[in-house]
Amino acid sequence: MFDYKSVGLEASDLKTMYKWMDLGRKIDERMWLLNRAGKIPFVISCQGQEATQIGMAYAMAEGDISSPYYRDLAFVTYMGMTPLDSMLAAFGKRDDINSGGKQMPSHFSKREKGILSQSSPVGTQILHAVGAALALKMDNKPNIAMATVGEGSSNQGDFHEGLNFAGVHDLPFICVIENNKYAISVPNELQYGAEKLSDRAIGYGMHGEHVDGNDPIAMYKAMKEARTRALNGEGATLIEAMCTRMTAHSSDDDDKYRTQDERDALKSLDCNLKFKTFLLEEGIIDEQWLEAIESEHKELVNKATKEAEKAPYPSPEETYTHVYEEGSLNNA
Ligand SMILES: Cc1ncc(C[n+]2csc(CCOP(=O)(O)OP(=O)(O)O)c2C)c(N)n1
Ligand SMILES: [Mg+2]
Repeated sequence: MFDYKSVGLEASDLKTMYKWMDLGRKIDERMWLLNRAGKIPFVISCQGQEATQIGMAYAMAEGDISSPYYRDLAFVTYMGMTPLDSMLAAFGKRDDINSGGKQMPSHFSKREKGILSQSSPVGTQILHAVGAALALKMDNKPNIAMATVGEGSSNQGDFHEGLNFAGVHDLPFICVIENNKYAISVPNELQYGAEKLSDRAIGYGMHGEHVDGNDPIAMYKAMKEARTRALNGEGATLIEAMCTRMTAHSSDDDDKYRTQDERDALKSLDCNLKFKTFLLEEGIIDEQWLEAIESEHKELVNKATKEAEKAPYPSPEETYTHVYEEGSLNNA
């Protein structure tokens, strides 16, 4: 792990970071159980990407705008989406804050926490965040806008258009590529020819960083520095965080396209386990502390699950709300 004191963090910060990593993991694990029990239709996991997500979230501040992608459960939980918010979306219930139970789960949004709503075509979130960064700059706000994206999606045209625009206008924008080395079944070597995606930054006239995304401290450092540059008027940053997709692409995917050796190695790449081991070895946490937070999180997840399961589904009359322009069906 990166030397935490050298980046201005204290032992208490590391405990807080681990707590959020663990909460993200516990909500995610519960969702898989619910899916396999036939209670929720779909899961797309943050497992193996929590260190990247909490590292970057920890460097953000009130008023910043984020445009996350579907794997960012730990990130959005830190930013203010509650376990109940996530469970209501997973169950497709009426009070799902993202879409009233109409969109697939993991299309995160929470207006009062600065989380923009998501579209399903991958990469579009970058354009939304770049637009928000332009607005922040025009309004002279002391904030940044950021987007996350998978490495596969970073090959979409939207990525180029968004980053080029941010580079031209020196926007307070940060793009984080969560490079988990697969786009569904397609491995990195069939996705791009470059050695590092962060090298693309030079083509956009912005700063590029290649980070070990399994280390939340390194991730925090990269994000904090990017934020400082952005607020100093030094423009945008592209961060490539190397992480691991510990599960199949989604609950509907069978990841037999990975070799058995690769699948066996996944556990040893678990960023939560690595960070926990580090904190134990450093004497920053002990088993008793771990037991306490694990039971706290279990209770939180149980409560959210029960409440979401009991909650009402949307009514049939709501089917077209926010889908078509209001009144357009009547005019057809
Ligand atoms: C424009 C578009 N093309 C294809 C899809 C289908 N799709 C959803 S996720 C995904 C893989 C994305 O991989 P990556 O960007 O590496 O993210 P990861 O799932 O690995 O985190 C694809 C192809 C989509 N949603 N939008
Ligand atoms: Mg990927």
